[in-house]
Amino acid sequence: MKSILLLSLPLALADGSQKPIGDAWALPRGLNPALSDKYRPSSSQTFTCLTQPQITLPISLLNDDFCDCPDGSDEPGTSACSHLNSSINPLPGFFCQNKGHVPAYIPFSRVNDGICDYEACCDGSDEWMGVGGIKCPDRCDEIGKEARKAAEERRKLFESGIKSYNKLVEKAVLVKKEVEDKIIALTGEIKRYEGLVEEKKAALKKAEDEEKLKLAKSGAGGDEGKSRHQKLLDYSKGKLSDHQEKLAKLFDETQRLKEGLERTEKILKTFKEEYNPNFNDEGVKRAVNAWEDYLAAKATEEDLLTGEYLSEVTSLMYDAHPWEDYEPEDDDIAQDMYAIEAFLPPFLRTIVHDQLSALRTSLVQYGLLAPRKPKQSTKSTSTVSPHIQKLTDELSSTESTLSLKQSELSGLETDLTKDYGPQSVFRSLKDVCTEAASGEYTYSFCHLGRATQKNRDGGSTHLGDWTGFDRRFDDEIEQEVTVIKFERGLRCWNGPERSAYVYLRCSAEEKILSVAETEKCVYKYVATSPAVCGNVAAEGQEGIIMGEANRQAN
Ligand code: MAN
Repeated sequence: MKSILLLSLPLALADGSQKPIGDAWALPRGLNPALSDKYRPSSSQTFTCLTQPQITLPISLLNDDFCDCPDGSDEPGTSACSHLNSSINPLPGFFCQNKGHVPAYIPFSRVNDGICDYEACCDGSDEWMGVGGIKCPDRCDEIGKEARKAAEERRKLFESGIKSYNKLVEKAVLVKKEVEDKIIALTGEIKRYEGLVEEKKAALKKAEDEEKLKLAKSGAGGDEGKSRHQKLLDYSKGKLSDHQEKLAKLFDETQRLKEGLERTEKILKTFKEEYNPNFNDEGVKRAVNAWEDYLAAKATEEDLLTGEYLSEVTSLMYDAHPWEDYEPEDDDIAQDMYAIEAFLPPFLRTIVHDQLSALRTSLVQYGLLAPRKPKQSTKSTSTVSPHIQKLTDELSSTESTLSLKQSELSGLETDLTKDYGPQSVFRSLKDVCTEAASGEYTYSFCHLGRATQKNRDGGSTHLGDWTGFDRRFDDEIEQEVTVIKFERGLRCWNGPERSAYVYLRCSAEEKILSVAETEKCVYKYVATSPAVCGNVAAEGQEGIIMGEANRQAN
């Protein structure tokens, strides 16, 4: 093997491996003492590669700065095998003992590279060959002291995070209890209102029956006694009221569409103002031109829901009609009958008058003729009696109160089934908002609410509404964390609907640490909140507080 040659060189003997001292065996450089048994030389002064025990090598090849084992395990203390993929090498890196601080691994590629890697290797053992004359004095005492101080601060922070978390949980219990109590109260109220509706329905029915009976007895009501004129009038009234109702619906729908159009126009206006013409995106340019053409054409059109049109449509919908002007003064047939009297000689007039009165009474009794109507003093066109009207109004107001209460109840019941995180802790943070500036925007999010991006002109873009939680890996702290999801935001031009994901770390304070648009219209927030301190405590991850990661090689 080539290393035999190297062995004869002073470099190879420059203490890449520590040699046995007498009978005692010294731990090879860069090796974690936990693995020392695997490297203890056999009686024939050999060792085997860690993942290929069939390969036996003389102990002198250990740490000789030449990669002999295919898995790189013969070079725990040099960078000779650093070209190997970390998945092949069973050793995680060069092991720094860091006495007085915490032991750590650093990647093999950083051994003897002329740089003191104090971050991981405070004892300076990674630079043992003095490359470029570098010597790294042991700074573990000082660095360890600072680290212990920082750890103590983190511990305090963690403790206050846990305290805040416990308070949030206490509050969440109360908030949940309020919802449950409200459900109980509402259920009772709904029962009561259901009873009331039934009572009012029955009272209305009774009153209507009584009124019908009264009308039947007096010969009025129903179509039978009505003249053709009256029937036509009633028919016209009904038709007109139908048309007015339909017109009102059409009007509402038009209003709704108009609002939609206004919103869309606003989006396009913002789009035109904010798009970057330097990107030369043909699709974007075409859209901007089309928008400009649309604006030019629109300027010449008249808006149907403003000015004269609006007042015309409104009066068509709501104007009362003078129906009373068209009501027959009296029944036409009766009028004609009485008019006959005028042509009779005076001596016959009384007899005929009495006979006609008797005939008229019989006709009314048999429902063939409508009774004489008293002259109406009011101009009301209503055919419903005030009593029935009152009962109808009462019923409809009770029904609408009932339906409001029912929908409130169903909202609260759905609320109870929602996931508000461990111990429903996020319930207590409802509508708590945090914001932070990042680049040209100010980003914010409200718990259980909405995430927003504001530009310098005060325009704001909807990044998404709260849809729940997820667990995701946070690369920076190398931990799985709780993520709040905000989805279905404003659609991106030529892209998806905007969405924001808030990666949470434990701290007593609600704070946004950073925001990045990781892909077009997808925003990654990193924030702190006491709401996740419970997770951290449960999972023993005190290290992730405020982003403190466990140090690892690679
Ligand atoms: C706006 C912002 C950006 C986003 C673009 C997409 O300018 O919301 O974050 O990338 O729109 O067109």
